[in-house]
Amino acid sequence: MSISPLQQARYQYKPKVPAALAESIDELGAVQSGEPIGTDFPAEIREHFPHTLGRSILRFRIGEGRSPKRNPFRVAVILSGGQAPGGHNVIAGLFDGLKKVHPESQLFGFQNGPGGILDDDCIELTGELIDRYRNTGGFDIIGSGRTKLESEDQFKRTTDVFRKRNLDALVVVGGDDSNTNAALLAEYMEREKTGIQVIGVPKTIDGDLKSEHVEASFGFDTASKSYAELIGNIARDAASARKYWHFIKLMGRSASHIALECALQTQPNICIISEEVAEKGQQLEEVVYQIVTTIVRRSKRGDNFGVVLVPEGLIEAIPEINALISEINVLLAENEHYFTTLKTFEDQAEWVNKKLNRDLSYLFSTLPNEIQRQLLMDRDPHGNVQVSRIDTERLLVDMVETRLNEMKSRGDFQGKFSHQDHFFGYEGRAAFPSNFDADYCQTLGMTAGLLIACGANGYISAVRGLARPSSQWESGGIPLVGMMTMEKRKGKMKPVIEKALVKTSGKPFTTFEAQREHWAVETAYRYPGAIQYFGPAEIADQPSLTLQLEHQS
Ligand code: FBP
Repeated sequence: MSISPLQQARYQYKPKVPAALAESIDELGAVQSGEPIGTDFPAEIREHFPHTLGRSILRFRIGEGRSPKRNPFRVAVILSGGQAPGGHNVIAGLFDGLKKVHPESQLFGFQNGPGGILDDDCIELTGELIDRYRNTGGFDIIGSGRTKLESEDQFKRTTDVFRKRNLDALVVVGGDDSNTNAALLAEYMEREKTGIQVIGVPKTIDGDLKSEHVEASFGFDTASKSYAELIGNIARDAASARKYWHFIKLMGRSASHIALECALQTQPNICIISEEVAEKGQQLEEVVYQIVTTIVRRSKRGDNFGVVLVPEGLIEAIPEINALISEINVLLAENEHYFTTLKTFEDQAEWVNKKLNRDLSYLFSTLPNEIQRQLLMDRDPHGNVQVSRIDTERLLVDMVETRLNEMKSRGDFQGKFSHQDHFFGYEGRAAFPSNFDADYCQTLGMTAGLLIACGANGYISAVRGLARPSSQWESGGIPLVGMMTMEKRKGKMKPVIEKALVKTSGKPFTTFEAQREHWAVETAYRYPGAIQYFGPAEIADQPSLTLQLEHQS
């Protein structure tokens, strides 16, 4: 098989891990830190986690705390949900951590996500196999999937499969929904006294699985840097050709962290932040008006070009459309079977229209057919609308163009408006992990292995001090229960890990806010260029601007 020179070079890269994990683990211990978590939570959360509530944060330190058991462990891992750069290093780090604990430990991978457990589809992840994936992007070593593991039957099936295979623990590499289910599974394992441990790892390019103690999800750094490179290239092209407005939709589902990070990196003319739109209760027309105003102002300077960043979750953040989506979600959940009998889009749209109240029905009928169709598409297994499949950027372009044409006919706009639209998502999800993600993921994986050896269950692997050089990071485990809140899902209240959305009071947003007016009118593009894997630390090892700014504050 032919491999690229970069892939060859990345095999040689030795991820940099915290000093406490770098050498032998003979002196290493897990120290309990802070108060037990969750005992003061509302009763509706506590009642879901009677066995795993009230545990403290664990931190790995040299010469202190509970030592890992030096047994040969048999551990299985699953990759859940969308790809995120660094997943292979989590697996490599887990393997290395378990081998440090005992050289006869074994690691297994269930294939194609949580569904692989239910199908009992498992392979052993040997050192030789893992070496072919170190520091590479993608999840193809075992594949990923979006099946959710959440019912008692599935938990029982998981237990049976683990007992049959004599497995001690499961590591779930996933986002907020998968880690929510990991917490419920950990609770089940404890309640049923199975002795099987469950550990989560925070994954998602969206950057929305974070909390006071979980500083970042892996993959965000590389994915944002990949998109920022492309946006910078497009911005330079726009400034050279001076004839197109580029509308760029960026992945990130509900959260705009990716769009915000890319804006800080590239300084576009406009970046919409869904969280701000939702907070201000802005309607679609207002968002369109803002874009139109900037286009008109720039055209007066002779600049009929620009770059607009649109987070993919915008559509859900607009209050009127959010209400529409929520209502459709409930209708689809409650009438799942009947809805599948409606074969044509026309029949589906007519049925939905009849069921909606007057205002929502009116709104639904004013949307272009393509958007209506996209709003009715299959939900993901967690009941969420698949925002990556809704052409928000095209909807905006159409509306902006209509307004500009109206203005032109009244003589209020003398400029030109030609556009290009783009969607960046898959371009970055399987990229070679940046040094930051390669180091972070190796650390997360090793930490997960050590948490298992210390007997932890229902914890998420976590690293703190991420804005500092990796040798100064400190790793440990955070009780998953501590991240729970109650939310309505598919019409029912459920305990879930709260999505960490962009805070409009946070430093990344306020930094952007302070400069966006200048970026709107001036052409102030910044060109981050391609991810550098080799070279001085200030070019190759820098974490995202989001992380750096969050730590400044
Ligand atoms: P996760 O939350 O599973 O990490 O997924 C991230 C993501 O890339 C989102 O940004 C995007 O909306 C979604 O996956 C798209 O997933 P799919 O390709 O399965 O539709």
